[in-house]
Amino acid sequence: MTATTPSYEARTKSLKDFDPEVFTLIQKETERQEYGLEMIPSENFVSEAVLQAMGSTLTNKYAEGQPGKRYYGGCHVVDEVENLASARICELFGADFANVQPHSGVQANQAVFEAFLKPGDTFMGLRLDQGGHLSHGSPVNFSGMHYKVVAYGVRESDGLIDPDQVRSLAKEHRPKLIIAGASAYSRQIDWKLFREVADEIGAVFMADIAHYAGLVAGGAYESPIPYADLVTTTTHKTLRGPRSGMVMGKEQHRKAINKAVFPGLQGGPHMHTIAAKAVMAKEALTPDFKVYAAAVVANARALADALMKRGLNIVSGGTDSHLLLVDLRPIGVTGKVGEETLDRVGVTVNKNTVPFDPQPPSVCSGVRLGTPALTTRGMGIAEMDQVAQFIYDALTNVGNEAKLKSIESDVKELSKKFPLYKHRLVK
Ligand code: DSN
Repeated sequence: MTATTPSYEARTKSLKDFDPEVFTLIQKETERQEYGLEMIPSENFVSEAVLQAMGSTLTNKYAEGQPGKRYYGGCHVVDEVENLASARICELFGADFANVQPHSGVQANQAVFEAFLKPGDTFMGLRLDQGGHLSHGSPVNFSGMHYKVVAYGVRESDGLIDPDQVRSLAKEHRPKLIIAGASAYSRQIDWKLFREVADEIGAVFMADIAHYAGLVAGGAYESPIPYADLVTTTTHKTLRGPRSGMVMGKEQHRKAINKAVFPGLQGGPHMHTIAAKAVMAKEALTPDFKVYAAAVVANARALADALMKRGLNIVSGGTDSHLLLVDLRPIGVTGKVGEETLDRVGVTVNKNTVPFDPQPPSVCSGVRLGTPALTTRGMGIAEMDQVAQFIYDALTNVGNEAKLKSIESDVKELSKKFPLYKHRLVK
């Protein structure tokens, strides 16, 4: 008899035995994470429990629709999973509803556009080159291609969002939707201001808290929930969950958002990721997570101070969150060279434009640093001073191979003191 399907033994082989090539690459990446300093503010390290939920049999299930109203049979278990995730998220943020199906932050944002705007309608968002996000109106993104964008910015004098400009642009252009939120803005966003301006012109107000969500959940950054009609977020940044997105909001918008996500934008939700979001919310509801969120901000402030003490310039003079934007012009290094040099010593960052940057985006004048991942490892204020020294030494020794090699070894030594996924590395 010819076998028409892999045997049970073949199907249940471990990844290591079945596909050593992919297994080895995963090991290499785990090692990179274990022995380097991850300082991209939008990255974090999930727990073993979140990893297990993501790697579960729930990936096999189709569940288009909403819990209790699916287009597939056999959904009684995943209905419970999705209800649990939504309920925990609502408890965590104090939201009326949470749609946990968006596959990413951009799709969460897209759901709000689909629900409230028609192509060609006007909306407002923060300029990408002054801290905004691609999906808040970049001309190469759906948001900038299909809608009319009115972009507000920060003041050159202090790097803060200019409330007068927000109000005057809103009154002049009367956007249907106003977005507040950012990917490289370190200060507290004045959610109340945006609510007031939206009310003055009858606009919908959406807060995108992708960067700040974990801090909001842990009480370390003011929540927009009382002010915004809709709150969108990713779940993998400060919130420390799986790579995904979600939309929260006021009860009256529940139906429109649910319809926009499915069938408007997506087919089957990723139930394994939704299970991981439920686990993430359970973690974020613990008292430990409050301690974590406060420590992320304290570490970011300490890092900013330590870098300023060494002569580096921080946009806006500090931070209220998990991130800081370092302007490298005082030391004559571009963002591109800064990113490459830090990469060379095992410190992972990304180049970033600073407000009113004279350099093109492919070069930039700054780097964006963040503390969520280092804080997850258990690093604190003392380590931030050490990390600031590594960064300063590397950036002032560009091209000095001997010095960079010695910093690389110090970075590895520090990382080893704060084990991450060591148990996952096969010796
Ligand atoms: N790309 C993300 C970031 O790094 O901030 C935003 O989605």
